[in-house]
Amino acid sequence: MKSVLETRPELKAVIDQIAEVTGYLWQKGWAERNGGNITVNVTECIDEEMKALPAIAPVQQIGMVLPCLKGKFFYCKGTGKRMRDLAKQPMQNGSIVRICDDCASYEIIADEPVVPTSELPTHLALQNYLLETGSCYKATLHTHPIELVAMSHIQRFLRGDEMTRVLWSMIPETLAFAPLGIGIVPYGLPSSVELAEATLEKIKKHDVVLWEKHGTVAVGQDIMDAFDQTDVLCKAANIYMCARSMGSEPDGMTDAAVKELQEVFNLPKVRPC
Ligand code: 2HA
Ligand code: ZN
Repeated sequence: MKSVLETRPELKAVIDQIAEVTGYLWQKGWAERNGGNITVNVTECIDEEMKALPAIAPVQQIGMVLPCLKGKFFYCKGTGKRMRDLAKQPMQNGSIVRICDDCASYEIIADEPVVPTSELPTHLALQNYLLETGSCYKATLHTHPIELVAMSHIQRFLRGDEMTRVLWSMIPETLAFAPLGIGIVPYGLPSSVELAEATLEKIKKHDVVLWEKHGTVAVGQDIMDAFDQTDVLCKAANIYMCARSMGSEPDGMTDAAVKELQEVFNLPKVRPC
């Protein structure tokens, strides 16, 4: 079967990058079985011929009304699909969907009728927010990074910005590349609209959101950027756990050293675009 990617190098480049990142997710052990999901806004890569493509599966409800998504196109990982399979065959393990004019439903247009991710409400609520605020960000990533999920089992890290403070203090790069830190969402039912709403509130002020005892949600200019955001924070969590496994609580950089970094490098306190 002919793929829509065959004659569209710009769209293919975006999908190739998604496939590259899903390989990393599997290699890192963050994507057991069908764990994690991805959406990327590909509207800019959709030409008139593709816009006219008919739906290849019945219209489905999103479960939310998202006014900024009208007529937009997204690549979505398929529900039940494996990241490691997607790395090899992105158009068999994900699909391109168009949001209908009611802003509450979507239809699949290519290449195959692969039903999108179970966490679609969260992904699309975030995409709606990004468009609403004129952001240049196009990608959302949910994954299960081991060390960050492990830390979310410890009550101390779930209070206020304690997790961000500890992660920033592990290595200067964490603060430099995740200057908004990590926001905590208390445990919620996977795939629920409530989880989506809580995530949306937290992503407004943080680089990455941590779902207690489940995983992370990150946004990025592209999927590599969303991956890097998660990776930087997970690296800090890994350093924390390595130090703990040597027998003591790590010192961490001092609050003064963290403040100095913020000032000298003039680190942003809001998402730059
Ligand atoms: O897609 O990770 O949270 C499987 C999940 C659901
Ligand atoms: Zn999950």
